[in-house]
Amino acid sequence: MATPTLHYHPLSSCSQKVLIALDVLGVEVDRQLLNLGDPAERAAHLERWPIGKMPVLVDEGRPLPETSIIIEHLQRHHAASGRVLIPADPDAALDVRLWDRLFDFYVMTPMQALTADLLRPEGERDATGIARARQGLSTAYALIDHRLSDGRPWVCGAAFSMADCAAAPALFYAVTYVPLAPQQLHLAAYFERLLAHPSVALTIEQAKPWFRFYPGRAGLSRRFHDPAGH
Ligand SMILES: N[C@@H](CCC(=O)N[C@@H](CS)C(=O)NCC(=O)O)C(=O)O
Repeated sequence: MATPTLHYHPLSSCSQKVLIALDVLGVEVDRQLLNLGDPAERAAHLERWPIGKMPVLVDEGRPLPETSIIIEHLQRHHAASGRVLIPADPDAALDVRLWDRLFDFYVMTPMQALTADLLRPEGERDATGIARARQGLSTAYALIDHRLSDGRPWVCGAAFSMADCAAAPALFYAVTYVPLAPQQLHLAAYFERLLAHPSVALTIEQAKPWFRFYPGRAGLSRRFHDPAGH
């Protein structure tokens, strides 16, 4: 079986979600760093996946987009023995897919909207869109904090799952725009657990050289990015 190729960027939250999963599942891929700002690379990527988003996994010549689909594919076809991010029990798996979607739609997506807004010229900023995205993050934080209030270590229970892979990069960047509220102690503790997870810590470490290009870097904690250091 040929080694799959992952087209990705270390700074991209969606790529990080898959990088964390690769490490947990014990899967080796050929990593192809993708610069969508380069017209030739963008054109080649659009051939691969006309929507143009990353990451994309190419396995046996077949391009697979969408992080959750990539992770499920990796678990099914490439994971090391005994490594799982989506449990075998159908109801438990549904819960993981639900929380994976909740993080993608209600944390990752508004966070990306806030990043996109920073990349616009001053006169083209979208104040209504920013307010909506910030409110969306606050609502999601409250939901997640409540979910974790029963003391569960990971968002779907005792085992680190695909939902936690989605949570880590989404929250990592989201808090640079909307910090956690002081009373959100369950979420704050979960965020620290995520950062301490070896696969998350490795992925963040590999992204560090790129943080100086992150539009929201002013909100990054000094433990990840020291502007004076660059
Ligand atoms: N739902 C998609 C989202 C992918 C996505 O938004 N990727 C971003 C990076 S985090 C991207 O490719 N942005 C570049 C662009 O939109 O041009 C997934 O889960 O894979």
